[in-house]
Amino acid sequence: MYAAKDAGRHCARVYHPSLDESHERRQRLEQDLKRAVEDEEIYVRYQPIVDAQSGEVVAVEALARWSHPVHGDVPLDVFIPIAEISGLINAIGRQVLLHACREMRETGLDLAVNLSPAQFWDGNLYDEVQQVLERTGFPPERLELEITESLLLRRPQVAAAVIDRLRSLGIRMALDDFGTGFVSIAYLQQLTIDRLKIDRSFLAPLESQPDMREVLISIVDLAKAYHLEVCAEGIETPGQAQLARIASCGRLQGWLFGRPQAASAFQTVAFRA
Ligand code: G
Ligand code: MN
Repeated sequence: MYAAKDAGRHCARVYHPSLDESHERRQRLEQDLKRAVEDEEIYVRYQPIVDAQSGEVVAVEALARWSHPVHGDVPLDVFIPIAEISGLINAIGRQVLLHACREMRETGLDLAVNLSPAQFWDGNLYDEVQQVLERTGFPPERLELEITESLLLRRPQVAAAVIDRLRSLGIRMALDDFGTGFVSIAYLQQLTIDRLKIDRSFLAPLESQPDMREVLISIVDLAKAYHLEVCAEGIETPGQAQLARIASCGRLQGWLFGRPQAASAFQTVAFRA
């Protein structure tokens, strides 16, 4: 049943003994994760985001990390699904937001934080974000919450209302991994968002497939038509960065500019600024 649920529901999976093993392993990880949340073993790394023109670091994206006392670092794509299924994602999301606002306040940088679908649909989200802003003194206009397209599919109108309410706090909203989901362009008209983050699958082939340059330019033009700012994700080479600049992406993010790093790596930016 769990294997079928994991595969996206509405399907069947044939039983195999190895499924028990992975189920048990997952239950153990789930227990560990619960303890990790209580003990605050979850910490945050920050990936730099640069202004496409100046090349200066202007923002960071907060990314959750889990350092397990025995297994070491648990990859995000392993622990986030467990957190989502077990409901721990809300507590983790709260911790990440709180830590990130605290750690980034003095840097002067914009801060992007990912919202999971479970968090987005949780009725307490607005109050929680408001409380974090109050507690940390983080300026709302520097905070951007990232949501993914998939979350809009089910109840687009309700989603639009949730987004509007969050934006009334003075924060910004971004659509993450743009272009990978099934969202129709029409949604962009219904939503009040501030930024599109173009998925790295559009950036990776830029050098090898010249046609993709036109595709990227078209996506940026579309964003402009909706008055949205653009961040290109997953930039790994100088060539990709150059082509993203030519396409008028405003901000660039990717390993070329930096891997996720500890907060302390960004302190110096504040002193220079
Ligand atoms: O879904 P979202 O865009 O929030 O995912 C961010 C993830 O992308 C992080 O796990 C981060 O490590 C990864 N990532 C960031 N930059 C790059 C990159 O240049 N190349 C690749 N392959 N992955 C990246
Ligand atoms: Mn993101």
